[in-house]
Amino acid sequence: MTAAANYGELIPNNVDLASDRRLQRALESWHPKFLNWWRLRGPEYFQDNEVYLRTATSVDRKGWAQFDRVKMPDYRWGIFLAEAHAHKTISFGEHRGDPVWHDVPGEYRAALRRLIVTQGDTEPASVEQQRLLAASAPSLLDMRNLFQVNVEEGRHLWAMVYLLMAYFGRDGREEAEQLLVRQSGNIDKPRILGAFNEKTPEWLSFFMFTFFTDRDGKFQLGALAESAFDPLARSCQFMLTEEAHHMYVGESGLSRVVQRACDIMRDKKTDDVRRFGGIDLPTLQRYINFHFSVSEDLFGAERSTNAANYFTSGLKGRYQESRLKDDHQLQDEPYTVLRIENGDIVECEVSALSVVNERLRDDYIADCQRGVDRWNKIIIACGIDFSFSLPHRAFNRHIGEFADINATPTGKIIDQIEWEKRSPEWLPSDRDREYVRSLMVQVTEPGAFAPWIAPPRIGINDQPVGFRYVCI
Ligand code: BYC
Repeated sequence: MTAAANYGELIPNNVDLASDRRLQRALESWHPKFLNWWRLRGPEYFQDNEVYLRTATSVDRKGWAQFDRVKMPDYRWGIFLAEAHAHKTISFGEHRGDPVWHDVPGEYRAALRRLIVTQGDTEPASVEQQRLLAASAPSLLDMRNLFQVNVEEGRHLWAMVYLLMAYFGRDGREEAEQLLVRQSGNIDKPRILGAFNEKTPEWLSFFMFTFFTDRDGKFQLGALAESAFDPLARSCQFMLTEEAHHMYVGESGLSRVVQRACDIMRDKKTDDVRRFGGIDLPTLQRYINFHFSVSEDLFGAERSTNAANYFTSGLKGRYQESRLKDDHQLQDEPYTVLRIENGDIVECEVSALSVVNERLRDDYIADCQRGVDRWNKIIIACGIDFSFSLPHRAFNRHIGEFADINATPTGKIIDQIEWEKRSPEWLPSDRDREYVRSLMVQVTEPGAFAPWIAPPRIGINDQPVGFRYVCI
């Protein structure tokens, strides 16, 4: 396995596709369907304009990205797996210590297919959710970042389709077709996971999505990158490098929104940020509450036999499994989780194996908190007395232990009447959403930015902030 990507073929790859004519033909027949989907359900605008995009050239650490002006439909979507390691062994579960699998064991076929399909389904879903955003991009630089995220999600779809077609025969080919048939928000054929049927109607939601929901991707891909099924592990390993950029787009985008709000508060000596065209901090907190809670649901139920089985059989590990210091089988390991007992939320100790999803959610929450801390530093640096916080994990949940109760952002259980009365304080109201939407105007002058967001400090790939990132 070489690190370099072969761009000499119709489908760029580092999996020696040329040596497998059957697979090559299957992928080549899916290719025009993908392009058709991209044209119809991908970005609605600027498909024929050149965009300053990066493309993977090699999967090693040093030189994987090459920047160039490309029209999106000409982007070289391809199949890249992280480098293989000889003598790699399974790092967890009942097969721990055995050599990793280069094929799918019959007994795990259905479970692996399901995991790959669920992962694959999120990728085109997010492109569909974001398809109208270019019409209100706050700058060319931001528009380019959106398109970069979109083409990379398209590549992640290719990564999962490759696995389905290479390892799951006819079933896999059918699943690959369905990935282009289900549609975000479609009542009859919705995407599989809840958050991927929500709307991303404006840029604040886009930044929140790339911060909170792409971060679920980081942890899920991190857990799948540990898989005993090596082609899945290596696909996810490489996808993680792209995912990092998506979260950066979210974190830096939100930092700039916070910066703008704080600049207004400081310079105009007011809390009335809206009067000056910014997004006020309490509104940002309500958006955080919404996007964080919806993304928490993506980890599944706390107690999950699915997750325990995935773990025991070596299909899906914990985040950075190999770095953890325990028996990697969780036979007698305890783990503390929250549950509802007699109407209260209490801590209790359970078997770690039964709550693998919750452990991943814990890792996720800690990572989200680090981002929130960084935004709070911006507020402190401006001398403003306000701080963001993540809501309690029981807040606004629709999956798992807390799905049937209502809780405040501080974790107090309340009844339905109080929830209905008070939830507009905690979640974006129609008025908030209307206000945020009213700010969204397209800015296409190179180096200019919409007034609700501060410019970034640096451009992309050492280009100036005022570079023409999209040739309009
Ligand atoms: N919505 O034992 P349970 C990304 C279902 S994001 C709807 O709780 P399990 C990206 C579940 O399917 C990363 N249904 O859950 C980000 C099951 O159904 P059945 C995506 C849900 O199976 C931004 C039932 O409830 N990757 O990459 O342990 C942009 C009980 O299941 C939901 C993955 O998720 C939900 N939220 O875990 C682009 C990795 N949650 O069996 C991309 C692959 C649960 O009763 N997926 N259910 O019919 C998995 O590992 C697991 O499927 C889940 C659920 C973690 C999602």
